[in-house]
Amino acid sequence: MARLAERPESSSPRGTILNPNALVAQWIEHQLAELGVGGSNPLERATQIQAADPMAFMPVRIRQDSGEEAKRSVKEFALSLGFDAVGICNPRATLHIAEYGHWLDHGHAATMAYMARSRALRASPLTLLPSVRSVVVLALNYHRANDTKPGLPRIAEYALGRDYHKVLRSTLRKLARWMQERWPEAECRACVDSAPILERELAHLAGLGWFGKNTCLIDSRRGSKFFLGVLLTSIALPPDRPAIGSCGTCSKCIDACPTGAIVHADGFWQLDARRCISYLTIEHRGAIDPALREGIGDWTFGCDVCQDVCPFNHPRPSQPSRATETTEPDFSQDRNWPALKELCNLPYQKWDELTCGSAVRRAGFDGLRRNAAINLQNATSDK
Ligand code: B12
Ligand code: SF4
Ligand code: SF4
Repeated sequence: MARLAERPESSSPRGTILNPNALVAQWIEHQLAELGVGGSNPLERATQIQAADPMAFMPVRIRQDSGEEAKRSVKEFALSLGFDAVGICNPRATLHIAEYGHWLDHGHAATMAYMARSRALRASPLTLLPSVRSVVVLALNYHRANDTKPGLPRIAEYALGRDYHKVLRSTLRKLARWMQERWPEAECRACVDSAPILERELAHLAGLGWFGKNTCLIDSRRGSKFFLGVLLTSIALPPDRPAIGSCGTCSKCIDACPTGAIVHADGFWQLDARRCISYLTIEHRGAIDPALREGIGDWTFGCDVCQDVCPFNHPRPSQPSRATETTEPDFSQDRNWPALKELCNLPYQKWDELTCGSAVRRAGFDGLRRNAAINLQNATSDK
């Protein structure tokens, strides 16, 4: 869908004002041409625009006079909470819902049935908070060194520290509380991972990064090893511009993926979760297809290969903020993971203690032991 352009405005000595008749009519005609929507009834056509862009009929004066100052203070406070980047976008209808549908229809969601069940909800953030006027998207760096010693489990970087859901949610709540103190009428909803929204699309619109071929959101200055958090709010804040960037002719992640999970279908790069080590070791329940076990190698939980090979995750003199380590104390914690041999036969009580407060818990008791057994088998067959 085409992006909605700004509405025509006129100026007066008291600030920017909107002529509610001629200019709106002219603007509607312009938008209809852009969107290609039909129908002769003006109200019906305006409703279609409103559905495409809930900000469409917000008075220009509200957006311009108080918006920039409010946006500056929200961003400043979010950064003071420790977030590495913050951007704002409009809660418009999901632009890539068709691509999302293709991904589901090709079976690329594997057994993640919740991804299909929430298809309709993912069509717009309005389904989660009907009063939403702005989407504040936040990024938090999780990169840290990950030298796994032989015989020990190999955990993806994002899961080495404290469970990111807990860390991001509590920080987003602080931001929501601060907004509600400032604007008592503000309604807010914090989303981290599990809410039915396409976080990467919102983050792209809010200027935080662009889609790499490995499907990760990449910030040209920072790389891709950051979490996303989303705060939906009823406060109207002026949106940022979408991020611009591209992989160019690079194909390192596609070549390096041990199981060939990055595929090109329907004109865009998609991740076929059925083959992805991250999915297999975290989300998949039950036995793993023997044909895929070798590719899992020594990954016990998650996989970082397609990010580790990405040039955007490596430092360059001209990009000093790339691949800097996280400063979030909760992500720098270490756990004493037992050796793979012990992990294979871990008693439930031990698993419960070991994974408490860790994202690794997501694999489940059987899943973690299954993964360790595959790692051991791969280590033995390597010799
Ligand atoms: C399901 C899920 C998974 C699944 C499927 C991953 C996938 N690529 O779809 C599995 C379990 C495999 C997984 C793995 C990982 N995940 Co995950 N995952 C999610 C979750 C819950 C939903 C993602 C989703 O909707 N997938 C469906 C696909 C179709 O959506 P999409 O990838 O966003 O694709 C869009 C684009 O391709 C776009 N599009 C298509 N063509 C074009 C063209 C252009 C020009 C543009 C602009 C857009 C565009 O349209 C699609 C639909 O919007 C999100 C949280 C959330 N609620 O969004 C986290 C999330 C994506 N995961 C995250 C992370 C950290 C990981 C791992 C790195 C963990 C690990 N180390 O093991 C890996 C990375 C694997 C990878 N290469 O993506 C982060 C990603 C942060 C980032 N910088 O990108 C998220 C955002 C969680 C978070 N809150 O931080 N994940
Ligand atoms: S996370 Fe691993 S298995 Fe999944 S696409 Fe990336 S490299 Fe391939
Ligand atoms: S490795 Fe290359 S192709 Fe893959 S995401 Fe990074 S830049 Fe893009």
